Amino acid sequence: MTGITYEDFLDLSYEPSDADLVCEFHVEPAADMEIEAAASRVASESSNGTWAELQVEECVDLSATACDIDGSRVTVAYPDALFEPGNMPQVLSCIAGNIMGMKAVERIRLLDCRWPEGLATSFPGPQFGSRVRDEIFDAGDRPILATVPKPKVGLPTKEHVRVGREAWLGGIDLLKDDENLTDQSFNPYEDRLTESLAARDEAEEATGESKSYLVNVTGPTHDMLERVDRAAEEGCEYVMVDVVTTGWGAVQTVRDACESHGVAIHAHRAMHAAFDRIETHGVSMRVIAQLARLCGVDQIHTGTADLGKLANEDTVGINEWLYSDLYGLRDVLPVASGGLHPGLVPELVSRVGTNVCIQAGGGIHGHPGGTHDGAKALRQATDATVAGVSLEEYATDYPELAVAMEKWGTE
Ligand code: CAP
Ligand code: MG
Repeated sequence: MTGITYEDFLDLSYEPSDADLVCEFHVEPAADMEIEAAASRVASESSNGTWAELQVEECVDLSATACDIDGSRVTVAYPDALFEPGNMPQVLSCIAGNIMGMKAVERIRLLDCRWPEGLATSFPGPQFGSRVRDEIFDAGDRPILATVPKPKVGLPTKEHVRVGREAWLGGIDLLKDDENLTDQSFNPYEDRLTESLAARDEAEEATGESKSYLVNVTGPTHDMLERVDRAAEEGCEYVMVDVVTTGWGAVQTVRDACESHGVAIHAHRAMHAAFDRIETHGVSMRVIAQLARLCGVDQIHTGTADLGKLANEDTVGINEWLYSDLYGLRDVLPVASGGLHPGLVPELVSRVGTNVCIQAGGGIHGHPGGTHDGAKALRQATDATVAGVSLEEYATDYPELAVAMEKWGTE
C-alpha cells in the first residue's frame, strides 16, 4: 500500500458488491468544500482514514468508497471486513461516529443502510416479531392494544396496578410502564412486577382473553439482567427496554438474556429525536429501527404517521422495512403511540394497517368516565374499524366510544 489520502476514498465508478454495507447519507459540505471532497472525507473518517496523509507499510485494506453523489445524497460502500460481526456499537462507531462532528461537513445525516447478508445474520434479529399477536395474544386480525398509566410517574404501586386492572378489564391487551418509571421508591420494581402480574391473571380469568404486562427493565446492564430474570421467574412474557438511552451493546446483552427465558422485548425509543428530529443531520429513525431489528427487539415505536402529538418521520416506510424480508430474520411489530385516542383509530389503521400495536395513555386515562371506559372506547374503536363499521355508527350502541368522540373528536 503506498499511501492513504482523502482522494483515495472517492471512486464514482465503483459498484458496491453484495458483501458491502451500503450507506446513504445526506451531506452538506462546509462552505469552503466541494461535495466530492466532503464525501471522500466521510468515507475516509468512517473507515480507515484520518486527517493526515498516511504512509502505510502493511495494513489490511478496509477503505470505504464514496461511490455515488446525487445532489446532497452520498452513497458510501463499506467492506464487510471493516466490521466485527454481531457488534452493533462497533458498526455505529464506523458509520455514525466521528463523521457526525467533522468540520468538513456542515450537516450530515445517515438516512438508510443496505445490510449485507453476512453482517445482518451475524445479529440474532427478533425472537418473536409480529408473531407476538398470535403467540402471546389471540388478537386475530386486529391490532393489539396497549396502555401506559398516566401520570408517567408518581402513582404508588397499588394505584398503578388498579389503573392497569381497569385497562385490562376494559379490553386492553398490554399494560406498559412509562419510560421514566423503573425502580423508584414510590413504585418499586419488585412490588410493581408481582402485583401487576397478579392483576393480569385476574383480568385473564375475568375476560377469557390473554393479557400481558410490559415491565420497564431499563437501567445499568447488570441491573437489567437481574430484572429480566425476575420478570421471567414471575411469568412475565415481555420486558420493555428504552433502547437509545440504554445503548445498543446493552440491548444486545438483554436480547440474549430474554432468549434464554423466551421473553419478548418491547423497544421504547426515548431520545431518538436527538438523532433524528433535524432532517438534515444525525441518524434517521429508519436506521434506528434497522439497528433495533438486527439487535433483536420484537416491537418498537415508529410513530403515528403524523396523527399524534410527536413530530414523526416516515412511519409507513419504516414499518414496511420492519416487515420486509431480511435474510430470514424475523420482522418487528411496529407500535403507534403518542397522543392517540379512539377517534383516530380508523385513520391510523388506514395509514399503518392492522399488523401493529396501538398504544394510548392520555387517550384512555383522560376519558371522562375514567380508565375502564377509556379502555373500552379504544377497544370499541378498534373492533369497529376492523369490522369496517364507521365509529359514528358503532358509537350508537357503545356509549364509551360516543363519550370519547364527544371529548376528542375524530382528528
Ligand atoms: C405516550 C407515551 C409514549 C410516547 C413515545 C408518552 O403517551 O407514553 O412514551 O408516545 O413516543 O410518554 O408520551 P400518550 P414515540 O398516549 O399519553 O401520548 O411512540 O413517538 O416513541
Ligand atoms: Mg411514555
